[in-house]
Amino acid sequence: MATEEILIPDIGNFDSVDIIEILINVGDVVASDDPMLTVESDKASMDIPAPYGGTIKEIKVSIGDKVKEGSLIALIEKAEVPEDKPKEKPVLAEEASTEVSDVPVPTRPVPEPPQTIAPMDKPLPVAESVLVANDKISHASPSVRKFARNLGVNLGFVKGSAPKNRIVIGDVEAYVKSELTKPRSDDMGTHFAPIAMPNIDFSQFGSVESKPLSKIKKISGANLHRNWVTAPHVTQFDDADITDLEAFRKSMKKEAEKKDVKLTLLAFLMKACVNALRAYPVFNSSISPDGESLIMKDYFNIGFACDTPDGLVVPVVKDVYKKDVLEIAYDLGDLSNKARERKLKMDDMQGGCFTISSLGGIGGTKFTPIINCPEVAILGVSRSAMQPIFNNETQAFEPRLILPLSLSYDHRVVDGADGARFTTHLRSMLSDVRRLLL
Ligand code: CAO
Repeated sequence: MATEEILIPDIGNFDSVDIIEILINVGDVVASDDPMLTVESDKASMDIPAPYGGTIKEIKVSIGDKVKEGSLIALIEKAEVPEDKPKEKPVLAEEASTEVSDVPVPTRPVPEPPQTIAPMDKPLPVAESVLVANDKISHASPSVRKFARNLGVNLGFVKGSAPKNRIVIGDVEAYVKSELTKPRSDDMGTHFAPIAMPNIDFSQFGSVESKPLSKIKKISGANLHRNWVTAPHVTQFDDADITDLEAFRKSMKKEAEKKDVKLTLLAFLMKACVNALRAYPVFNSSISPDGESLIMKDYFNIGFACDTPDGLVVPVVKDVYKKDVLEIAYDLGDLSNKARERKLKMDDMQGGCFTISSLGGIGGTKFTPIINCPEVAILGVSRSAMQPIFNNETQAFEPRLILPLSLSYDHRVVDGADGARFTTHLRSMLSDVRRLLL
C-alpha cells in the first residue's frame, strides 16, 4: 500500500492560518472526509478533512503552526477503496453558518446563559439550545460542535481551555465526565442537584468502624430526603394547656387497663387532629401527581412515627373519626407492638392522611418534623412540662401542664394563616377535653 502526503487544500482567500487543534493520532484509521485538523484565521475556524481513507503514519504539524495551501500535514497509508464522491473545498465557519454551526443563529436577543446545568440525559430542545449555545457565546470548531451535538451537550455550558476560550474536544469530554459524577435528582423537574459530599477518610483523625445501615434506615432515609427537598416546609409552633386532659386521662387509665388498653396521650392527640382536619380540610389533602389539583380526602387515617430498634416506621390507625379514644388507644398499642416485633404488614403502613410524631415520652422542647409526603402536614409533639401561666380572670399565675406542638406543613398547599388556625384549633381542642370527646 502506498504512503501518500496529505497537504492543506485550497482554503480560499487566506495566506496563512493557525493550527488550533489536531484531531488525529499516528495509527488512527480515518475515512474520507473525517476532520483531521482545525485551523483558524483571525476571523473564523474550519476543519481540514482527510482527502481519502487510510491509516495515519506520521503527523507533520503541531498546534500553533502556521499553514497555507500546499503545506504538508501528514503521511497516510492510503486504503484501497474506490473514491465515490468528489472532494469539496473546506469552508470557513463564518462563510457557511448552516454547515458548521450546531444551532441556527437566534433572531431574538440572546439572554445570559442560565447558571443551572442542563441534565445530560435530557438534552435541551433546539429552541432552548439556541438561547445559550451560539457563536457569540461558545467558540468551537465544526468538529467540536458536531462531537458535542452527538452527545447532547450544550456548548453554552462548556468552558473552553484553548486560547481565546476556544472549546476543544477535551473540554467537552471533561464537561461530560464532571456531569456524570455529579449527584442526580429527578425531582419534579427542578434540576436541583446538591454538590457532591466530600469523600473523607475519617481514620486519619482517629479509630473508626463501618456499620451497615439497616434496611428500614435506608428506605426511610431516601423517603425523608425526597420529602425534605420536594415540599417547602414551614413549621408553626404552639403550646396547648393539657392540664385537664392529663387529669382525665389518668383518671381513665385504670379502667382502660381492665380492657387491656394503655390509654396514652397520643390517642387523644389523634382525636384532636381529626377534629382539626375536619375543620380545615386542606390539611387532609395531597397534591395530584401532575401538580394541577388537590385530592381532598373524606377518610381520616392517622399515621404515627414509631421508634424501633431497626429505625423509624410509620404505622397508620385507620378510620380514626369513627373510633372512640379507647379504640384508638387499642390500635396504637397493637400497631406499636407489631412495629417493634417487625410484624407490621404493608397494609398497616398505608393510607395515611396526616402523621403525628411524638417525642414527648423521650424529651425535648420543640422540633421541626419532616412531612410524610404526599401528605401535606405532620404534627410534632414534645414533652409536656408544668409552667406558670397567667390567668386573666384571677389575675394570678397558675401552674399548668403545657404541651409544645410543632406543625410542619407543605407551603405549596397550606398558607401560613391556615397553619396558625390549625394549631389554634388543636390547642383549643386539647385544652377542653369535653369538646374533644364530643
Ligand atoms: N409529655 C410528657 N410525657 C409524655 C408525653 C409528652 N408529650 N408523651 C408521652 N409521655 C409519657 C407518657 O405519659 C408515658 O408515661 P405513662 O406510661 O406514665 O403514661 C411515657 O411517656 C411513655 O409513653 P410512650 O412512648 O410509651 O407512649 P406514647 O403513646 O406517648 O408514644 C410512640 C408511643 C410509638 C409514639 C412512642 O413509643 C415512640 O416510638 N416515639 C418516638 C417517635 C419518633 O421517633 N419520632 C421521631 C420521628 S422524626 O425522626
